[in-house]
Amino acid sequence: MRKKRVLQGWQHLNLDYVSDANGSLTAERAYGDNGVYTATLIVVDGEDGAGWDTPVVTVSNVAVSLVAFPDLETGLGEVITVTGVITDSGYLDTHTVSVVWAAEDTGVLNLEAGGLQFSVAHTYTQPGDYSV
Ligand SMILES: [Ca+2]
Ligand SMILES: [Ca+2]
Repeated sequence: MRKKRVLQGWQHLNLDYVSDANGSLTAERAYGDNGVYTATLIVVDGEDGAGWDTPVVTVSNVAVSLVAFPDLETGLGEVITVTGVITDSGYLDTHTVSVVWAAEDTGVLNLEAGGLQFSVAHTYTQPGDYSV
């Protein structure tokens, strides 16, 4: 078996790689945001001879999803709080939550990257059934 040493894996962090006895190399990485990245892999043999490749990795966005809410009930003038959970495998994505409490009554909340839960409060001053 030829001795091989990996100097540098994918140009980004969180490298995990496995090299088997045949020299086959598997590198894995999860990207936190969509985009086009150039990975760099350099392999050096026991005599400092080197080989490398720079494959382009195209990462597409995965859409955010919202966990369904139950129906809510409140009294006039009472504070109602809606707590929500979102999922997004793009862990570097930021998100904007818009809560339409009623016609012409919208609240907007900006979530930092990694902020996957939110809580917003509202007080209704007119009776009625509202679709939030
Ligand atoms: Ca993204
Ligand atoms: Ca996303």
